Amino acid sequence: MSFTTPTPAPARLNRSELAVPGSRIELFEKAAKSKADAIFLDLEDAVAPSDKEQARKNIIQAINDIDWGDKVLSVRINGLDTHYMYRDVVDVLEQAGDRLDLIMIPKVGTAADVYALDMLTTQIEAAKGRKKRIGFELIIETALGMQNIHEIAAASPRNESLHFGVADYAASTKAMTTGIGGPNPHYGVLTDKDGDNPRDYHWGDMWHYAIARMVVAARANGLRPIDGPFGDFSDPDGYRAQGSRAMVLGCEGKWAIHPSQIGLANDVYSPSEAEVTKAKRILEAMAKAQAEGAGAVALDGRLIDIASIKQAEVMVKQAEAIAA
Ligand code: 1VU
Ligand code: GLV
Ligand code: MG
Repeated sequence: MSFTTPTPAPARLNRSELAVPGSRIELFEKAAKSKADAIFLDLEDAVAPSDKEQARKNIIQAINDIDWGDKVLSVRINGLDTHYMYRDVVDVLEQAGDRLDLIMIPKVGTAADVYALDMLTTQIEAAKGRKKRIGFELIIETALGMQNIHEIAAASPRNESLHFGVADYAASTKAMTTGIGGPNPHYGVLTDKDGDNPRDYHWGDMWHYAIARMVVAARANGLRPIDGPFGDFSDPDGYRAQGSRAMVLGCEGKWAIHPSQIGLANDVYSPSEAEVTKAKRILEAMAKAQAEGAGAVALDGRLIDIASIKQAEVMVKQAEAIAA
């Protein structure tokens, strides 16, 4: 292990993160009563320019008045390239109470973007005597942000999570797709040109590189990697598949843009009983092996060693956090 170890972000359950437009106040109570682990009240792309000011007021009032239970509560501010952003931060942090946990910063392009928000947040916290430190969720959704992701992830001790904003990322990279998340039939390979097997066309996952890169940047800096939206809320199987493949790569959760996606995310990002049982058996077998002075042993005909302990602990800790 390197002498440098990342400081982990405060532990929070982040399996499902429900997006709620700040302009639709009728959705706030429903969101608060939902089973989402986290909620972000949106001031950015789900809110039309003409509604921005009112949405800000709605959100401040909702943070102060609604019982959000034990949910992680966040506000997505507008981007640094807009004139809405400074007032989003100033008004929300000056007027909303300590129930707010996080600010979600969209379209982060450079570490300096995070630095600027950190400076502003720190000043408001000090001036207003806010007791709870606000954390940052950062959306990586531009080519610039993906290029600079490692510096961005390390840019502030407020950073808690990186999110893959697939819709804006597709636009920024000029990917030839109009869907929000999901696979594209044109991203595939034709296999076995001259071999014995019949030729077959396999779809690939066009988002693999982006998500894998985000997971590395997040984990290397102690942050949670979170997969972003899947727009087709009439396709639960599609959502489940996208969620599962990001989960396998290391993501801890996924956005829900509709309440029907909350249960799917909670399910996909909760290890099954069988997986947890297996992980516990690995820990038991390794404890026994270590007591006997062995580093690597066989369990059910497979190698397990000291790395297996760390893998199993990830699963057991997640199960414990869910049960808490
Ligand atoms: O059954 P009820 O009538 O009581 O409730 C409806 C509806 O009000 C409610 N609902 C929600 N509740 C909480 N949070 C939500 N986000 C939410 N959305 C809907 O659920 C019941 C069923 O709703 P529905 O099927 O009738 O849905 P609507 O036609 O009302 O709305 C669909 C959309 C997709 C417009 C809505 O779900 C929505 O606005 N989602 C969030 C969009 C968003 O925040 N986008 C930004 C993040 S994604 C991004 O930035 C890149 C693409
Ligand atoms: C999220 O903000 C996205 O652009 O997908
Ligand atoms: Mg976006």
